[in-house]
Amino acid sequence: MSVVAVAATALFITATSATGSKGGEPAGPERYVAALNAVPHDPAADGGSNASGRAMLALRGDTVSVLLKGRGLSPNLPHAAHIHGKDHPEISTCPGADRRVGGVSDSLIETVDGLADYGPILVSFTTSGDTSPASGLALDRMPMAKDNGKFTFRRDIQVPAEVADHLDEKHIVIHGHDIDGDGNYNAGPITALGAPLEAELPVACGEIHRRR
Ligand SMILES: [Cu+2]
Repeated sequence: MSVVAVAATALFITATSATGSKGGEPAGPERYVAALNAVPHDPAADGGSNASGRAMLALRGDTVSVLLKGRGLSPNLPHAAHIHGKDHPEISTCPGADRRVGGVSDSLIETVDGLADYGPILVSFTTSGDTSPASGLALDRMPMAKDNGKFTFRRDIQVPAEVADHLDEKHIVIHGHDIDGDGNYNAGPITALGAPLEAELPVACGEIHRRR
């Protein structure tokens, strides 16, 4: 092959990989979904909390466009929501009922009880400003459930490269349950995270999967 032919071949490969396969259109985002199910607390201890949710994520580079819908949540209260996980190649899972013991209650799976399964906070789903783990309990910037116990959260978030590269090994967790139904999170002990148990209690969790 001549030098010119080699150069032309290299140029063709570069152009092909940059534009994707659909007639020169730019390659679309990678799409991910997560179905969030209720965290299995003792029903007597959590007052029968039955929160759930659904997330659709679109990844472009290290930016994730998040659409997260939560339901069955304590109304008119903020609900901390995060991507949790462990560093690749460690795989994390949503916490099971065997995680109730520990922390300030042995009937509830507190955030610290669940960390062994679903790992620490990696990204905070705040409505504005910082989205790092440091904002994990920034309740004044977390999605607020309406009267009907639902919220819809939308935001484009720049995530760490480790999260972008291994998004399908992570989890989404929604927190917050007004256990005594008094309309606020003031009741109950302060947990190891420095927040009232009601505010940090994980209520729904779902694994992130790549959509095919
Ligand atoms: Cu969390």
